[in-house]
Amino acid sequence: MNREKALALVKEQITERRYIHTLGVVESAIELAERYGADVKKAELAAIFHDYAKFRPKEEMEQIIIAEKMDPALLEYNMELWHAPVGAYLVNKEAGIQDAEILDAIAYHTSGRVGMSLLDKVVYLADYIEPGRSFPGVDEVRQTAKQNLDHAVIQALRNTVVFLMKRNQAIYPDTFKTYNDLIMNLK
Ligand code: DGI
Ligand code: FE
Ligand code: FE
Ligand code: FE
Repeated sequence: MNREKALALVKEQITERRYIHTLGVVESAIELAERYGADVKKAELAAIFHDYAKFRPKEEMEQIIIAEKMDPALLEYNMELWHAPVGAYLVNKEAGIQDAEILDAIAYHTSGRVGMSLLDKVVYLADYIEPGRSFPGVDEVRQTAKQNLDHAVIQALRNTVVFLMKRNQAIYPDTFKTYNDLIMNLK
């Protein structure tokens, strides 16, 4: 699918503000893919579609998680986590994207996963550092992203976990597992 068609499909699904965020993620994902040797076209498409399901009704997301036998633990944690795996499912069903690497990068863009692919890391990090983001610590991650992809993903994961813990939120176990996996495999 070309960029224009994909953007038009996504634009119908999300708010103007979220669409502007998406354009930022696309820009950052292309830059990271070029820097680290990921497939630039796949990075672009995954970034365009990454928040496709962000505004789906809670009940619809719940029903898809159950019907498609996604991790049932998702339902016990913040529903903000759900749009990632549900998004991958809907992007396949509704937009016809079949590439498993793209669908995985969408599915894991919020929690990460053990054994993240290069494309997963590019999309995860692009979502965190896109130009419109202004979290505390994001500039440090932007700098690291110019030097070392794994270090930057770890920083983003750490910042997210610390942020959630400070707000008394539960941490989805896969987020911790992703952090441990990356830290333990650092070279
Ligand atoms: O969809 P975005 O806002 O662009 O960003 P995202 O998909 O990376 O994250 C969405 C939300 O998910 C964000 O507000 C933080 C939350 N989140 C990320 N990881 C975890 C989490 N929430 C919980 N409870 N546990 C996590 O591990
Ligand atoms: Fe998201
Ligand atoms: Fe993210
Ligand atoms: Fe996003």
